[in-house]
Amino acid sequence: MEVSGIENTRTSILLVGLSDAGKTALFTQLAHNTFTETVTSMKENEEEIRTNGSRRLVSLIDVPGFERLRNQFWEKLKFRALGVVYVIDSVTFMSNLHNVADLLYQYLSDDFVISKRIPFLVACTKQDETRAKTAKAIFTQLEKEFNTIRETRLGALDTTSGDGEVPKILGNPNREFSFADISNNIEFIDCSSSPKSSSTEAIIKWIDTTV
Ligand SMILES: Nc1nc2c(ncn2[C@@H]2O[C@H](COP(=O)(O)OP(=O)(O)OP(=O)(O)O)[C@@H](O)[C@H]2O)c(=O)[nH]1
Ligand SMILES: [Mg+2]
Repeated sequence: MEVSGIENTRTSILLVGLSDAGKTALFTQLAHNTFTETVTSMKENEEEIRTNGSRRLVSLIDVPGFERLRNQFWEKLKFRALGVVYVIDSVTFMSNLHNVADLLYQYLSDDFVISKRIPFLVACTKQDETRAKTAKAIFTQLEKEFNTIRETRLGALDTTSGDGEVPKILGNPNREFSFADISNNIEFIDCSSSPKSSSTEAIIKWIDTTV
C-alpha cells in the first residue's frame, strides 16, 4: 500500500555503491566543487544542489557503503529517491565484479525501485587512473555477471519448497540478460572526482533530465 504523501518526499538523488567506490569524493565534487581526502563514511552526507538546467533544488545524499551499515541506510533512504547513482570503482572493478554486480542486482530488484521505476545512473568513476575500465566495458561485464546471478537464482527457484522469499528474476528469463529488458531506465557513464581532471558533467546532465 502506498504510504500517503510519499511522492512529496521523493526529491533526492542517492549516491550508493560498495565501500571505497568513490561516492563521498563525487559528493564533495558535486556539492562543493572540491576534492577532499575521505575516510569510510559512517553516516550519510546530504546537501541541496541546483544543477545547470533544473528549476528546482534537489538534495544529493551520499549513502555509506560500509557493509554492515549499507542495508539499514538503504532501507531508510530509498523512499526519498527520485534517482539513484550507483558508483563503481573502475580501477578495482574486475577484482570486485561479483560484489559490484550483486549489490546492483539487489537494488534493481528492490520492490520500491521497481514500483516507482526509479531511474539508475551507473557512474564508473576514477577514470583519471590509467588502469580504469571504461563504462562500456563495465556495462558488458555486468550484463554477463547478471546472467550468472540470474542462473543461480533460477536454480534456487527450481529447488525451493514453496515457502520463503521467491528470488527476483530481472530481465527476460528466456534470453541472455540485457539491461534493455528491465523496466527501469539505466545509463552508464565515465567520470572522475580527481582534482587534476575531475569530470562530473555527465552526472549533472543526468540529474537534470531526472528531476
Ligand atoms: N584517482 C581517483 N581516486 C578517487 C576518485 N574518487 C575517489 N577516489 C579515492 O578512492 C577512495 C575512496 O573514496 P570515497 O569517496 O571515500 O569512497 P566511498 O564510496 O565514499 O566509500 P564509503 O564511504 O566507505 O562507502 C579515496 O581514497 C579517494 O581519494 C577518483 O575519481 N580518482
Ligand atoms: Mg564515503
